[in-house]
Amino acid sequence: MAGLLSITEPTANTTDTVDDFFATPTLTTDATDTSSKHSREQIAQLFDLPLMDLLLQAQTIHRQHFKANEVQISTLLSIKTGNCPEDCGYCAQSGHHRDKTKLQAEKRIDVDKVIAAAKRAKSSGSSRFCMGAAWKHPSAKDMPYVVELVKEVKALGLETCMTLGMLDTNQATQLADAGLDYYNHNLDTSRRYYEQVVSTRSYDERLDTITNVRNSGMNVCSGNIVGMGESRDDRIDWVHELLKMPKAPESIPVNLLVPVSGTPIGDKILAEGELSVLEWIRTIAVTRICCPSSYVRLSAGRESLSDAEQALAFMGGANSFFYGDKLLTTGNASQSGDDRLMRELGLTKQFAAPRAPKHLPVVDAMSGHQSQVMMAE
Ligand code: SAM
Ligand code: DTB
Ligand code: SF4
Repeated sequence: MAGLLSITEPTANTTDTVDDFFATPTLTTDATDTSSKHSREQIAQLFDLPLMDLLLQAQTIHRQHFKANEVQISTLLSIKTGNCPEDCGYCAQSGHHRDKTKLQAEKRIDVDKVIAAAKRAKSSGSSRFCMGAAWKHPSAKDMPYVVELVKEVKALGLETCMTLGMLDTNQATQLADAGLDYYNHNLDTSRRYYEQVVSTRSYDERLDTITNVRNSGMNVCSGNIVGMGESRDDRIDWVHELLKMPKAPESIPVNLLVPVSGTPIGDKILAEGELSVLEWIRTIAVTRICCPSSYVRLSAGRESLSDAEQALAFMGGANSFFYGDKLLTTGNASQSGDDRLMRELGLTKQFAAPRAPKHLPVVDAMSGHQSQVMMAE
């Protein structure tokens, strides 16, 4: 048997060694490319594996690329909530569903409130602070505000992440220059199923934003939602979309749908029943195998999961999660519960490693004049 490409063959009654089975994949050819370039068929074969084979393979690959038992922890804050012009069918914040969700909208929150929340996140042990806004895209007058947030949060020694909707090249450059470490923009699902989920923002517009983020030099964070009524074929296609990118996202949140009552998709799933959690765990494991050097994050949906289900997700190669009692508008697993779970699983927290901003302020000691220097890449 030839390593990972033969994974669907039965291993019992063969003379293959364990080393053959877990041979390092030879599919990656380009040093700048962090994905494995599995074909669509190979991704489908991974999804079909017996669960224990899939988890063992994912954990083995995880340990070839990351320190075992170490997890990266992020805290989320909604900096502008609700009344969003987009119609994402799963989202509590869409203005299109507000009559039914009754979500309390909130305008942009003050910089000092964001800094106070970031300080709390840091003291509780998060290494990254993620700020989300319910916008189609930031407006010109929002840019100085978000740039200031990046600089202030970085000054605390935290990594920064933002998710503000679509970005053009100029906006991506402004955020990169301010030192933003990650920009989150999800594909959410396959190109095919996407039509059933969102009508106001196209799949190609999402890919364009991801390209603008990539070209700006920031790290790309891009994930999905599992359990919206999509098929396994859609989950396979979503993984395949990641592998079609010139470089896989550095961070991949695998959200499990939080079915929000009053949203079209939330209501459908509440009526028809939720997907098995094991399928979400499978998606995590396949993502880990196909994007071996990306952080794979347990994102929305953890509040409803047992310790054992989360342990299986970590076994499948997840190495990041959101910390804190709230996500953006919905609840999250409690922080005290997460601390206990990490102790019981023997997981340790990764320290922050923020990027230097491209332009560092330099103050002349004599004149007090402030200028900017460019950092080498
Ligand atoms: N407004 C920005 C945007 O969508 O570009 C950023 C915020 S949006 C809430 C970020 C991501 O959260 C979405 O792309 C989606 O993947 C995830 N999300 C939102 N509502 C969710 C829900 N009910 N369950 C699971 N994930 C959800
Ligand atoms: C992501 O993929 N998941 C996070 C983050 N990116 C911004 C957001 C989850 C939101 C869950 C629903 C809510 O709390 O409103
Ligand atoms: Fe708006 Fe983002 Fe929610 Fe879509 S997912 S409705 S863009 S906040």
